[in-house]
Amino acid sequence: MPIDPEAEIEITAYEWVPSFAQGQVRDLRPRWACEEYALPYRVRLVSAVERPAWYYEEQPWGQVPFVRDGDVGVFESGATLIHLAEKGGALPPVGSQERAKVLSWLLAAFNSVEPFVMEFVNCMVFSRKEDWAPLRRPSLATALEGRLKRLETALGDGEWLAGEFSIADIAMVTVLRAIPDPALLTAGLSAYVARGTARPAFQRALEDQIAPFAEHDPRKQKAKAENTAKEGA
Ligand SMILES: N[C@@H](CCC(=O)N[C@@H](CS)C(=O)NCC(=O)O)C(=O)O
Repeated sequence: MPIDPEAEIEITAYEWVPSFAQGQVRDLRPRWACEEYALPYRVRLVSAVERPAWYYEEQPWGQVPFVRDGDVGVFESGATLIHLAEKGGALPPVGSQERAKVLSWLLAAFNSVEPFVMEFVNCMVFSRKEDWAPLRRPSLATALEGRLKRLETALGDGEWLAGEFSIADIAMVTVLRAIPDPALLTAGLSAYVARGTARPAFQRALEDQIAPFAEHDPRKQKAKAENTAKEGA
């Protein structure tokens, strides 16, 4: 179990997020990599609601994840994956075709698929009540379906994107499982996501992300404060 309060690697995560985001927060990516590569890590929780001012010095937008590894600080989940895979000896040698394939698919997940997914999520979830949302949805769904079809073709009969399981799969599976309408995923991609999320390392990362949310739920905090106030009265 890589969570270890004494570990050198520290992952910053949110102490609580609303239920629709639970299990989807991007610190899942470095957590999953640490689990895959048996790299012990500790967690630093920050509030998503009131992000501390000092945190912007580490992550320019105050987002998670941020990974500290001794003297090295890394932001952007893709960069954290590269750092951790390197540390775990899980990246093919510099200059090899194998490494180029892993990095190409890693960046493809974040640059060529995730923007389509996020725009779709925005339309379906965050902005669903806007007048423009129902008008925008069909063309977004068509564009996303086009991307996914090509992705399925590229994956072909392969189990993983770059031969062996790699950080490219951590990237792509976490991007694909954020799609709010599972019907958009092709059968092949559904099976790919199921393969990825069945990995014990993913399951542990997911459990550990969710674990602190109950304790930090604002409703629970409020009830606690009210009880304390009552007891003191
Ligand atoms: N491109 C960044 C995106 C990070 C990101 O959007 N993190 C979300 C949580 S999943 C966040 O912190 N959102 C709050 C905000 O943007 O203020 C990465 O991959 O690390």
